[in-house]
Amino acid sequence: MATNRTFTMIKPDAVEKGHIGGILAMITDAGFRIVSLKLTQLTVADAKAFYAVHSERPFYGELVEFMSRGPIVAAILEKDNAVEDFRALIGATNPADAAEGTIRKKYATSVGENAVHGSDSDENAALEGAFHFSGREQF
Ligand code: ABT
Ligand code: MG
Repeated sequence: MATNRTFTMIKPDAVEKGHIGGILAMITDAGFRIVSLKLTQLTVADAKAFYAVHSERPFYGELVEFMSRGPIVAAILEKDNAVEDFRALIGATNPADAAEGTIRKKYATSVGENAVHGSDSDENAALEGAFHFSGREQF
């Protein structure tokens, strides 16, 4: 996958609150092109695997429960410098530290339920995107 792509999820908290449209509008207004898009749900096993890097952390159980409790929106996005620019658009992990104008400032409620995911490297963007979308689903 090209390095001008990233992967995002609109997390269960934001989907539950009806923020899919608002968040997608912020993403496209910021210049990202939608390559792939779907409403789906992570199984407990998917969430455990996705956050395996945090498996020794005290918040791991809650994190897995949260991410698998309801539907998410998965998407592949394209833009120059996509990974870095998208992390800037979503804002800090803890919404209390998120800058004005970021998605988490507007829609996240806590560090545990922070509305959106953005890949942290080109390598992870490719892996995460390929987990959710076949080649035929990438436009
Ligand atoms: P993700 O996009 O979900 O990976 O978040 P981000 O990369 O901004 O933050 P990291 B450090 O990867 O956190 C992963 C998830 O763990 C949650 N978390 C993190 C806590 O609940 N408590 C904590 O003290 C820390 C450090 C936040 C992230 N997911 N959610 N939701
Ligand atoms: Mg992360």
